[in-house]
Amino acid sequence: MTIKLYGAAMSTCTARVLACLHETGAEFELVPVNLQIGEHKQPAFLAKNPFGQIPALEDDDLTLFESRSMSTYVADKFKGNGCDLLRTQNLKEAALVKTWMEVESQQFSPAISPLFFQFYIVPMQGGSPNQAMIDENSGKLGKVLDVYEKKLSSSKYLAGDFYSLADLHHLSLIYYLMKTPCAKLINERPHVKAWWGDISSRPAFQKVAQGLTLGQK
Ligand code: GS8
Repeated sequence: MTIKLYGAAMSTCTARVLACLHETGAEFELVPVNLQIGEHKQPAFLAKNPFGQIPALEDDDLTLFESRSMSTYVADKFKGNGCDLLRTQNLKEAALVKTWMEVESQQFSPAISPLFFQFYIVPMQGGSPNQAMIDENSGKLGKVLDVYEKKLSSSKYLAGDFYSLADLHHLSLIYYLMKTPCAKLINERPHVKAWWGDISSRPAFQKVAQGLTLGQK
């Protein structure tokens, strides 16, 4: 049975799972959920994700919410396709992938998400970005990226010299950040900039990037 991903191509969390589905070559169908009309708060979607947020994933009788758990499931299920994004064959590499997946979720995401909110969601709601919030969270993100800069000066990717799910999890939020003045946070750190250039040019993500159209007039 084909995997069904319920979400929207322009959403950062949906894109996280899409990038993994494309990277592993999994067969899937993207089932659009219309946020404008509140489809994600209706009983049919709440049955898939009780928190009323996209995305949700169905594979046969399994239903998942939380994008990172979906991408982990997909990466594990399709690791035989010639791309083991979790490094399951090597205990220590697998532990490092998990560590940097945690870093993305616990350090990077809390710093970059408020910037995404100010630059993309606030204007959609008719408001203007709050510069104090932007400054505060740029400072937080800069500190996280200083750690990345040091790490990426000694290995090509976050968990080692191999592309992994830890790198992939960063793609959609950095993609949107690069269209804002805060792109300088990436561009002024040479190793982070080179890493971004590398991971964002992967064919699997190029397909996903076409759908990341938030903020386009
Ligand atoms: C967050 C989901 C989320 O924020 C995950 O899946 O990783 N931790 C969860 N979804 C947003 C769209 S961002 O792609 C969403 O559904 N927002 C609408 C709402 O909250 O009403």
